[in-house]
Amino acid sequence: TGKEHWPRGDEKVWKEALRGVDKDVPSVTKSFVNHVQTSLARQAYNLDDLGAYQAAALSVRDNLIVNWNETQLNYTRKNPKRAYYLSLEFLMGRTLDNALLNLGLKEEYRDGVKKLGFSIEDILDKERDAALGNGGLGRLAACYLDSGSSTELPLWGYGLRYKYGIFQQLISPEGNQLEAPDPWLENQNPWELPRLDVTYEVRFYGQSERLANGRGIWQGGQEVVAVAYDVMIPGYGTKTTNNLRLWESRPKRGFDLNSFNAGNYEGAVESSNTADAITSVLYPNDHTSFGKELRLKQQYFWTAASLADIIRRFKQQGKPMNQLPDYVAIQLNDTHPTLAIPELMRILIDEEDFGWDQAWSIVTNVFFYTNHTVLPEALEKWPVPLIEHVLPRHLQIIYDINLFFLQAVERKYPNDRERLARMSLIEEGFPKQVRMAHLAAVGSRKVNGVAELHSDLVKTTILKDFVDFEGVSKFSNVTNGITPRRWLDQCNPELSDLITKTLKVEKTVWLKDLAKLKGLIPFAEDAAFRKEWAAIKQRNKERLAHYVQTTLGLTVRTDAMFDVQIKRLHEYKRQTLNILGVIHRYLTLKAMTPEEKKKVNPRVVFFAGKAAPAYYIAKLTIRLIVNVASKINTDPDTKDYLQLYFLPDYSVSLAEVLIPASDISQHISTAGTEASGTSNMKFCLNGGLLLGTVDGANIEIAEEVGESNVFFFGHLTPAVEDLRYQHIYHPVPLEEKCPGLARVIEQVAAGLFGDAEIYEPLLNTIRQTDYYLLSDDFDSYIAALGMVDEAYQDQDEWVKKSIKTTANMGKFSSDRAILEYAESFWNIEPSPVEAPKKAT
Ligand code: GP0
Repeated sequence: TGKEHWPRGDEKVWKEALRGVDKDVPSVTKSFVNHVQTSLARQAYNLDDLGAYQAAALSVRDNLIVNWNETQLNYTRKNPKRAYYLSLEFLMGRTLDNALLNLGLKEEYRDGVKKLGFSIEDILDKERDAALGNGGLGRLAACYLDSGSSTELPLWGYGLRYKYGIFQQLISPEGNQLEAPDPWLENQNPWELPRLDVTYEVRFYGQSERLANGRGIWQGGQEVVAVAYDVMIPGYGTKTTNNLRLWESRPKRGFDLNSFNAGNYEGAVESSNTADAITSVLYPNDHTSFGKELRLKQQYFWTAASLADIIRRFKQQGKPMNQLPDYVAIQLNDTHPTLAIPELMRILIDEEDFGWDQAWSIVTNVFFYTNHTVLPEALEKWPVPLIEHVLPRHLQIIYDINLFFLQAVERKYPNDRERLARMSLIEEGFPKQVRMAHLAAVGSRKVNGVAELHSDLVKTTILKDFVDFEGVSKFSNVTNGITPRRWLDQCNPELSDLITKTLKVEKTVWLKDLAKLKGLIPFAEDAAFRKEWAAIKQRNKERLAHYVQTTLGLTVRTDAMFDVQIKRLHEYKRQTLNILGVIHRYLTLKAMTPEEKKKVNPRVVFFAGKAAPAYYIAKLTIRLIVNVASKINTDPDTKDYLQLYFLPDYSVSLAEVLIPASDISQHISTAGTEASGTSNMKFCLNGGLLLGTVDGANIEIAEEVGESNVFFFGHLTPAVEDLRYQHIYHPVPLEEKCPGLARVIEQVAAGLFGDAEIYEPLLNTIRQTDYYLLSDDFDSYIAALGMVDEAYQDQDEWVKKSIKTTANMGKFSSDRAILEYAESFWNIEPSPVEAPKKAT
């Protein structure tokens, strides 16, 4: 019959597209079918969803390439000042849906693939996440690129093309986290363009000789080649399609013929192995610094290649190097790219013949440094002997920077030895270490934190001496933001449609001017609107339940409150507080009569997040969560009132399902420890309420949405130091200080969730120093959970809160944040390609 050859879609559409019949066949269909036939060398009858995804991606990519070319041509012609965002992590997630929405082509593709027998949702679901990041810091970089293109700023990203992204997380039946590699490039990546002609050589090791005139000569050692891969970053409703350039390492000589001829086969391929290793894997550590040579090599490889590329582009304009700061601004995302500072000094002095002072003045006008944490274990330090070995010339330059810097400090504060020791770029000890945050602060034009409280803490704690010395105006704040395209329109299309309908403003307008959401406020009082609002939340909960059912085979009840905590596992983020709170609730339920239980509103608690592979306590926390879940989800006394799930392998794509489904989310770090948080913004933008400590951006969210619409608890930042002091010098037995917590811990220790001894090290962190103040915050945490329950009972009021929360989140668009960087730091302006294209 021929039917079996054409199992999908409309045979006529396929045939006409294949024959290239022009009339009536939409261009989307033609381009899709063309890619099936040529790029993929497949045919209609053997095309599966994965193939359809690839064809759709290639076809959408064609559009991006056109815009990308026009964007770059526009920059070359107008030669505006440009900004570069250097980040070791870009947590992009999936691309196809985002590209379709930003190009305004989603509905055309939906119809096009439908006629060919595919569903756009199934196709989108075939894409693998690009997960070249650990968490908040990497996702922030991705949101900023989206906003840079959407506001038409000349902004490029620079990073590394890791062959393996963040590990895949598996959870064993006992509750242990297992790590599997993430070979994300396995089935081809349609979103990158290899630029085999854009290469630079990067040197490691060797000898550095100092000449009398202050210049240095660095030679010998090993040279590795950096090859560029470009990822196109479309703006929303704009032609501007900026570039994210990722470097891959390759051996300079793939094969050492001399060794081979000498019969040393292993030696012949060795250099090739070590060169490849540089960009092989993302380090899976968040908030910890540790002196691994390969990590240092990653940092230098990436900064050296990026700077060489930036300088080559600048020089093409024919301007002298001293004008570099007029055309180039470089944002350092954390201290990871700080070696760019001595590297630019090296280029200016050793290669461009500048004197020290003039070079230093160029450098300190080009760089800008963002700090993301005040946690001591996260502040990068590199052993001096390691830097000396890998980058001998850079160590000399760092020492020179330090010398001139400390001389200036000495002039301002004569005979203040302690101050010099505190401020030095070099920490004394065995070995000595280079303090990267000091180097970044000294070498940059501006230094910023990522939320008001955090920026204040940077100024009053880790960089206080620098504020005293250089004046406060160099230090400022840019509160983080999130892109409303991915984090509302894309992940919550029904809510986006309802907002468009209600505001009577095109979504192309309000998604770029998020303050327009304020127009929703009056509708909080509109019962019909509330009903629609609540129905969408309900369907998003069902979508999540469906995900859990299909991936884990577990049935989640959707008539319950959904309570979500999703983020990296870390003691300071206090997933432990949450799980101990869940156990407290369980024990309370167990003690209730059936009559009492009837008044309880059911609650489903979700956790997701990865632990650093070597972070023992964090892994134990996962284990406890998993084992508590298996106990309480099967306990007939409680399972109708309390369910608990740990969803494995947290990712951007999983966040896109979880966030729109949440009624309440938890952001419960010890006060003063979470720099900003960004998922807090995502939940609130989607009408989820916030349960949190007075920390990071939680504070600014409460300022915007009103304190009556958030649930705050716990001690405040100024109290923390004293409480820690009390723990050590005036300890009070836990049973006395916090009997509720003591009872919970007793039950865990007694084996209520199995494995009694296994949890001892975790429980001891609380019984002993309790550095993260669980015993101080537990009671107010439990009280806050009770307030959440009570508020949820009044659904009308709850939905009003939800609407008002979304309505007041305009400030947290990453468009606002990126424009602050552009205006107050980089001094760059939008450079539109042409009249913006209409998106739908
Ligand atoms: C900060 F220092 N952040 C670090 C780090 O190593 N990794 C990381 O993700 C995060 C902060 O914890 C944050 O508060 C912040 O919002 C984010 O950087 C972006 O500034 C939580 O996501």
